[in-house]
Amino acid sequence: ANLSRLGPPINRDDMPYCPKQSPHLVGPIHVTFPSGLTLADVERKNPLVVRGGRYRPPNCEARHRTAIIIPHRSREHHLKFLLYYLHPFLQRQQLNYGIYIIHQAGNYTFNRAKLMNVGFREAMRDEDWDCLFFHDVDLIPEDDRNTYICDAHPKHAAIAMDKFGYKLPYKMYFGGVSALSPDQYLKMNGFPNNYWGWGGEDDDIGVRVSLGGMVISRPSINVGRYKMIKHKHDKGNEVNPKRFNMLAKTRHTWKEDGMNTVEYEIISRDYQPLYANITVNIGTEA
Ligand code: UDH
Ligand code: NGS
Repeated sequence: ANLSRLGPPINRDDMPYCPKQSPHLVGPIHVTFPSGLTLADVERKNPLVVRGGRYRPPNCEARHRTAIIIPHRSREHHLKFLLYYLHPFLQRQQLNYGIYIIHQAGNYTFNRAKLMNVGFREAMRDEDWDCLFFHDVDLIPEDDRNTYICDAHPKHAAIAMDKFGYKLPYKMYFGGVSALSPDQYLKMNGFPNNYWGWGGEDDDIGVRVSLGGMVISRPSINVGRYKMIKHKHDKGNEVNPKRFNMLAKTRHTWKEDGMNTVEYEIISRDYQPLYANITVNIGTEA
């Protein structure tokens, strides 16, 4: 029945579950970067998205609750394009979802993995998410059959990126976009907090998957496709010279460095129309 056309208000308790396979998927998406696009345009195109970048399918009860966690600093231009594609993409998948931007305050060296730990804890305060997608701001998914739900094992979703010729660059690559359930995340003690600057943290996370007794799950190479928005190295995210030494020690450090030791100070939490914006002071290198 089309509940929205009947007079009385919708009682969500009576709503049927969404079908196992969404009827709204279109498959491959042609990704371009329209000039002049504004966040107001993105809002207009997504009238069912509510404050904090939250959405639930209007006519059925979602089978999955997914939070998208995006580490961020001074990439507003990329964020706008990601939101432009991601909101409709997630709606076509009939998910109950929320988008979180975890914004690193200050100018100190960037720390992608620590921001993910912050995102995990802060998102779980809001809602009992059953899946968290850890998502670089510059990666646009190119096929909506790449479903943003969790698997039985931690999932590496960005397996076919344009910059690597739509192939995995190396077997253990775990960068770009990954998805873990709260249980999986805690089983590997989350992500490392000590990788300041560019490189290695994603490899560390990949190693943690197996240290936590799990294996890497991946979507099919035909659907795990992403276009990267081209950019240069950011100021404040210089290559981390310690990354190889740190990686060599992950098996000894993972239990003492991760979700159980993450320290930070929330500076603000504001619920924008298209995303929740969490600004955090994550400190500096010890
Ligand atoms: N990020 C920011 N701000 C920064 C640095 C990183 O928001 O200043 C976030 C953002 O979500 C980004 C992610 O962290 O997608 C990963 O950082 P990155 O995009 O710098 O890493 P990537 O490996 O690129 O994608 C590195 C620079 C490549 C330049 C190569 C030129 N040939
Ligand atoms: C590896 C890095 C990863 C990085 C990957 C792809 O060498 O962090 O390259 O980089 N590992 C180390 O440095 C130990 S990319 O081509 O995207 O610049 O994600």
